[in-house]
Amino acid sequence: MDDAIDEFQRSGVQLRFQSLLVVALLALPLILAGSSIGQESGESTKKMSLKDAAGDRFKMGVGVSEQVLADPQCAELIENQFQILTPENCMKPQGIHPAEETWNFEAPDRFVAFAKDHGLEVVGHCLVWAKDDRTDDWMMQLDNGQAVSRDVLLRRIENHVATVVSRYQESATMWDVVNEALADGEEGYLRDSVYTRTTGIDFIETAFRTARKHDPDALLIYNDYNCHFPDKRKKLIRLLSELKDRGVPVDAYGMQGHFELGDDSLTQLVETFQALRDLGIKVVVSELDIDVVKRGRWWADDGKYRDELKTYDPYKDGLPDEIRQQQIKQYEALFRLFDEYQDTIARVSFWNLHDGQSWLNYFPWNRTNYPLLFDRQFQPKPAYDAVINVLRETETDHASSGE
Ligand code: 9MR
Repeated sequence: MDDAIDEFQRSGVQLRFQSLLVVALLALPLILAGSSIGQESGESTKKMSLKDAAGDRFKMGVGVSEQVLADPQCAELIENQFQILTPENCMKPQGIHPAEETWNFEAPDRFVAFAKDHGLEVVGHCLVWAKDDRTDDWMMQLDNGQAVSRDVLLRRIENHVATVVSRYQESATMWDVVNEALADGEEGYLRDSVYTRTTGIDFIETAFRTARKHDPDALLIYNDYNCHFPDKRKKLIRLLSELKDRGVPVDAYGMQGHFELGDDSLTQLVETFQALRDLGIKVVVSELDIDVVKRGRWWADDGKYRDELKTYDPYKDGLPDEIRQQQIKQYEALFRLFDEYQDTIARVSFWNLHDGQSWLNYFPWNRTNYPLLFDRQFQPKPAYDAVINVLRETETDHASSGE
């Protein structure tokens, strides 16, 4: 009996072993094919970088902090994927020019030297940030604490812009000359700030004219967020038209492009690109990302959800596939649109290099976010492959239609 069981078990084991062998043999071609697909996509992501996939349609860029450049893995990724770099913080007025006679050139000098050494261009960011909380007191006050006069403010702006632009004009091919001067939503025209209270739009004119004087060939950009929404778009078009009427050298609108998952903005983007094209103004997508732990609720209903949101971190253990797929679709749609408006779009830059470095992990509250094309291990995400595929497909479509 024991022998019979033994025999039965042995034959069972044998049978299982044989079946496994058959399954393994049958699956071998699939396994090999799978690994070669894996290899191929690994190789193709190595071979086909974002900048190569975009080709001569628009430049591909990224905004990173100066510290990121010191990490060799980051440096390699940047060099392989992008052709133009924006300093995330170190060239901002409060970083580079903390007092009238004090300049912090070390960090921006290192940033620009990195770009030069790696054959990359630079976007100077930003010369004037038109918000009081982004402006140091020395700029908006006199020594006696009184509000600055129009003439003094314009002279200070001129001095700041002239100094920064002439120092970096060799590496900077684009400048965010003025950042975020327009009021949000339905509120008035210009954002209330020392700049607009004291000079109206004249500070914008001074900043652009001074930038042009010291860097005649650079693309000069007015940078802002949410201007594809109809209310703010009207103000953008009004501002750019007024500047053009005055002969102010503004070349492009910097559409920051801080999107949220599922925001249905394609139609509004089309309308915006169209309006800018009609006005003869280029577009740069200056700070692209897609927030998956959406931040809009932070400001809703006078901030009443903030206490609840402060501990809201739904994806700290990973991103559900459903959300990942939604983000992929959104990135695909955006890049299809960018391709369609390639005659208008001069650059597409992401804001930060990989998910772990994104500002959206901290703003407006701490949470684990996944807004970019590279993951925390510096690896290209499926969204990266999707963007590369869209860029390749659309390129082929143009080639076959003779465009
Ligand atoms: O990503 C930047 C963050 O590290 C800074 O703390 C913050 C304030 O200087 O600015 C962030 O970058 C902003 C950019 O300069 C202008 N557009 C909005 C960006 C996100 O806030």
